[in-house]
Formats: sequence, C-alpha cells, structure tokens
Amino acid sequence: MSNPSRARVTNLQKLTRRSVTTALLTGGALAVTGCSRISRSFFSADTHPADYPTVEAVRMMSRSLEEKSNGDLSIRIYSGGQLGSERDTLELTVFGGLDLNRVNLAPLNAFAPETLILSLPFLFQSEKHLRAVLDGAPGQAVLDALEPHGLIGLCYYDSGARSFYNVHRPIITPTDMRGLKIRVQNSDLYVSMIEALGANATPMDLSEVYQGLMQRVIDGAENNWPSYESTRHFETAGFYSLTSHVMAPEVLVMSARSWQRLGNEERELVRLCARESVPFMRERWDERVTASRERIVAAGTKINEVADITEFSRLMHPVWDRFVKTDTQRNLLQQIVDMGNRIRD
Ligand code: GTR
Repeated sequence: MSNPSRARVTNLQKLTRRSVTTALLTGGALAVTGCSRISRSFFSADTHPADYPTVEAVRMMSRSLEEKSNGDLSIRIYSGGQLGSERDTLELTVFGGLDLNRVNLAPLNAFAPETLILSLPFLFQSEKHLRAVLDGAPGQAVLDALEPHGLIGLCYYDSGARSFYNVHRPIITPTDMRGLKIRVQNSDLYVSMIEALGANATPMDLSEVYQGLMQRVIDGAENNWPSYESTRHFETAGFYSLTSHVMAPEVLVMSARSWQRLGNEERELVRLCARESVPFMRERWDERVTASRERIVAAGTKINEVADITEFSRLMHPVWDRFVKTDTQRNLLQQIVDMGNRIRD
C-alpha cells in the first residue's frame, strides 16, 4: 500500500510550493478591485487534510474576514502538507513567503523557549485546565513571545492529548516502552520525553511516518485520536495505549512581515476573526475526536488503558527541570500549575 501523505508531495505540489513563494515575493496575492480597493488573499499552510478541524477553522476565519472586510481580505489555504513540513513552512512564514501557518507548538520549541512550557508532559490536569490556560494570561504570554522571532501568534486550536501507538504490543507499564523506536516531532523536548521512558526517539516529519511504520524503520509514534486516524497510522500500528502524556496545542501564526503590511483596522479584523474561529474549532474538534475514535475502534485497533499513569508521569517529570531554565519560563509554569490547582479545588 502506498503512503498517502508521501504520495501527496508530487511534482505539481513542488511547483505549487514554488509558485506560492514567487507569487508572494512578486506581490501576487494582492489584487486591485474595480473601485481601486486593494483586496488581499493571505496564503496559509496546514499539514492536515482539508476536512481536519484546524483547516476547517481557518476556512471559517476566511469566510468571516471576507464578510467583515466587504470582500477585501480572505485566506487561501494550502492543506495536506502541500507546502512541506511544519518546520519548512515555518521558515517560509518567518521569511514572509507565507502569510499564515497553522502548526503545533513543537516546531517552535527550538526558537521560542516559552512554547516549551505548554508542551511539557503531564502539565494539564484536564481539558478545562488546558482551555483556561490558553484563553488566559499564560496563553497570551506565549503567543506574544513569538513576535521577536518574526511571528504574530493569533490563536490556539485544540489538539487533545497525545498517546503512544506501535506495531508490536500494548504499552501497559513504562517497561513496555523499552527499546522501541518512537517517531517524534522535531523538538528536543520530545526526544527527552521518549528517552526518559527507555525508548529510542527518532525525529521525523509527519509525512514520513506512514512509510516508516510500514518498513519498520520505526516501531511507533505518538499522537491524538484525529491525527492517528487521518494519517491512517492505525492501519499499521494497531496498538494505541492511552498515556495522554502531552496536551500541547496547535497555534495559528502570521508572518510579522505580512503583519507589518497591514493597517490597524486590518490587524484588528485579523485578530478578531482568528479569535472567533476558536469556539468553532473546539466544537468541530470534539466531534472529530468522537468520530475518529469510532473509526479506529471499528477497524479492530487494540486500545488499552495503562496500568499506572503516575509511573509514566514520574519518569517523564525530570524533563521539566531540563527545559525550564529562565525566570520567564518558571513564572509561566507557576501560573499554569496554580490555575490547575484552583480549577481542581
Ligand atoms: C498533530 C498536529 C500537527 C503535527 C503532528 C505531528 O497532532 O496537529 O500539527 O504536529 O501532530 O505529529 O507531526
């Protein structure tokens, strides 16, 4: 069977990639309308397919931008990883070759240390805790921390909880992880989390994972229900073990270069429409988690609870100290932990 993600990177798409960059560099996304108003179509990337909640949310954002700007502003989405991996498209975004990008926080970990905080294992006590943090001051502080790196953080989207899956066996205790080669996103934090459990971490782009599992280059990976389903990894890696070790969110960013080209009113509109797409996305996300889980169960995937989640948490916890180094990070972390305690009490 062919790898569905990889098959998507065709010559046509390489061409698309080139033409998007060329179009933007030559001002191709700008068009003068009949009454000499400038209309602008932002170019946006997503690794997920067109029916994934993150893509649907940006599509919804485009509709409300168009409506509120009387047709002057809109978004053209390149979904399904057409423009490359998250790491590549982020570079393009910083450089101004792409206006918008929906990515996970993981590829930002290397250059914005504040993003590491929201990616720490076993940080959030519940979805309620996560959403309160993202909607509150700590969430905003992490979005603001992206600006010096050439990105404007617009909003977060849900990503649920990530759990391990593999081709061999159910992971019931951390000992079951020993020796497994687990694909991770390109982030040192993720590498450390896997090593803390005695497994071997292999950083790899998402588009290569299906083939990697098929050819046993890797034994497993980790992700949420919708990604495990939409990438069809469940077809080869048939054991999904509910560790729920990370709840790092998705983020929608705009290139600071594109941002600088906007007037104040346009900026406000972009921020407003991004904010408005969040509750829509959460609704779509919750539905998608249920639908994905049903599809995975129906396919005969072996799903298991772990014996004692505190064992996983205890082993992974030392990575907090390794990656939380600055006062700003410590401050953020403290706020998040305090919020969790308040919500629980
Ligand atoms: C998904 C996430 C993507 C990407 C992917 C991965 O859950 O939505 O942005 O981070 O995981 O594992 O590469």
